[in-house]
Amino acid sequence: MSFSTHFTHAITRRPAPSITAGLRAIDTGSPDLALMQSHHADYIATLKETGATVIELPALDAYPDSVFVEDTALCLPQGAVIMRPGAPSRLGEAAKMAPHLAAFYGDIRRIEAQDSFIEGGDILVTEREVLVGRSARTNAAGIAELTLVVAPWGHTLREVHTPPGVLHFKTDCSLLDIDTILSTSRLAASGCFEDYRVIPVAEGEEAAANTIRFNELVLMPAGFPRTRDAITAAGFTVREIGNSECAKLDGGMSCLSLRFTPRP
Ligand code: CIR
Repeated sequence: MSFSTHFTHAITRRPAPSITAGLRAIDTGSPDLALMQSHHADYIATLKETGATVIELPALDAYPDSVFVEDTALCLPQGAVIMRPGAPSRLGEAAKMAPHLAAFYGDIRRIEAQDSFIEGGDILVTEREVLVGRSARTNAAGIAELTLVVAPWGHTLREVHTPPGVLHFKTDCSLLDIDTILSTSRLAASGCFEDYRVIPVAEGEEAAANTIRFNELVLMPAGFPRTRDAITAAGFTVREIGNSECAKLDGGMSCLSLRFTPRP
């Protein structure tokens, strides 16, 4: 079973009422908490449908973006690494995640240097490497520190670039199986996926790029029929999840969970 696509566990956090103050690149309106909660419940039910155990953490109102748990940690088979988010309002979220991961992992590391910044949304783990996109949230020092942590665990880290104006590397791509990546054309054009099979996101459906392969399912945001049909035609089983409210905050499928298989 592939460690980059198959997981026994996921951690999620309920959206908080303060979500209306969440970070966003462009203001397209305030997210509706009740609708986001409903989408979030669908997301969790779909993860559970694959047989996984889902830990549902309580809302953290002090952190408006805390529903986007992916940015707080990197989970690998050998251990977990607590991130240092580059968004100042999100820095404290990482420490709040650490005890929950400690319940499952014997080896927890931390990105610690004051000048190191890195968010989980910029990290794509494949079976053969860990790709990290330099972005407005993830800097060279953070990538260098993570490289030193994961190398002894046998992981090769490759620095790539998150396209300008795109929040995270995984805003524009996702792993569908050990050799296949769903990517926007603007990201694939950088050549970073030359050794993979790329399924292109349909032009005009760039917001569909952030999906997750979770066990036998691919969870993708609803409303992108041409990309959905391309993924389905490639042989994957797709589940569409409403994402209109998270999208107002530049969030998608990957952001909403940490996916892992515990290693005591
Ligand atoms: C932020 O700007 O940090 C949040 N509003 C969205 C985070 C999305 N996370 C992700 O793509 N991994």
